[in-house]
Amino acid sequence: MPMHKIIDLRSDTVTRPTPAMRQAMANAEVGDDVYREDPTVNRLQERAAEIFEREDALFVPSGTMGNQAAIKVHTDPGQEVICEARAHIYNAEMATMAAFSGCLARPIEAPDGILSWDRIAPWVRARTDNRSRTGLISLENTANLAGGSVYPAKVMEEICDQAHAAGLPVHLDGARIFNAAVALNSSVADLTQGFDSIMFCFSKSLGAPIGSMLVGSRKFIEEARSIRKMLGGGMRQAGVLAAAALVALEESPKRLHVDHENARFLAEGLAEIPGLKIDPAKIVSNILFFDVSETGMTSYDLSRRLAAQNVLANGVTPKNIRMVTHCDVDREDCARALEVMAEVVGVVRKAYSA
Ligand code: TLP
Repeated sequence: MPMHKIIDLRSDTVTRPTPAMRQAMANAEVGDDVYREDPTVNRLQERAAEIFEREDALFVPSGTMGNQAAIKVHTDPGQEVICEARAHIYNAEMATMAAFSGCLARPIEAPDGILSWDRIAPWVRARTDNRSRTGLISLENTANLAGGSVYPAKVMEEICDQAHAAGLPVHLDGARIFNAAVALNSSVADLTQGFDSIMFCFSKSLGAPIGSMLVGSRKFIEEARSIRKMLGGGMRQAGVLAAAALVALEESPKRLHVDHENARFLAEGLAEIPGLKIDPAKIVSNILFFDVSETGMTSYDLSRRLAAQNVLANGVTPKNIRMVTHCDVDREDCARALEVMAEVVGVVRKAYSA
């Protein structure tokens, strides 16, 4: 059997820099960014602030550092951070909000990972004699572990307005906020205007190799800069990274709709395979989860069998596999992934029923 190229659907973090990014990296003007003297980092920060219509921005090495620096700036030790139960800050950031900021997550379950003020309100607490106080509300858009779902603009707006009325700041984990903007046919500035801080990633769907950005007021960004240094994230000639991120910021949002169409195509194909469960109508961005429990395999077994045929997708729970589309997989790759999936699932189901 001919060996096919690897089709990597594990995450949109796996992309390689494009030729234009590599060119920009090679030509990047650099300086020491801890002295604020890297012209390319400065340009990237100014451009991000401009696109989000905010005062300032800060380049950070990772989304995790951006989120956790924001949590540290907004909270005091002993406070709670309200988030959805599947939030990345709660599930996939090494309990840093507890270890570094001394905060307790207050996870709230919501359908498709989309919180509303009605769900949040009962958990907002001012000082009492025994319960901890709420320090921050954090939303995630798109909501990764809830299947790349997207917050309606009005829902975010209401949460931000009500939180502010209660004296609380709101942070946005917008690792994939450009995907949300494409899904809603809106701009990232419009979608994020109510938030006190925003983190977005260059190294996810935008396809850059490394880096994320915090965006907010000048005061917030000054504070976050100190926290970034505390976390070891003060980088020196980071312009080589910022150069690739600049290309990503200008070029990639235009093509994200292709990833969304490919994700929907995958979902429709998966829904046709007996034993797999997914509702294609729910796929609105570049992430999809499907249930494999009726195949007779765990997600981990199935994932291993796919990998043996050069299709990579991770089991996230024993029942669920996640696939993420990105700029390094095209429609043909998705069709091939579906073929392999049908074959692997079919062989195992046949063996079970024999
Ligand atoms: N997400 C990664 C994994 O950690 C799960 C992925 O493959 O999707 N916020 C959100 C919503 C994220 O999805 C991620 C990364 C982060 C923050 C953290 O970004 P990094 O990996 O740059 O620290």
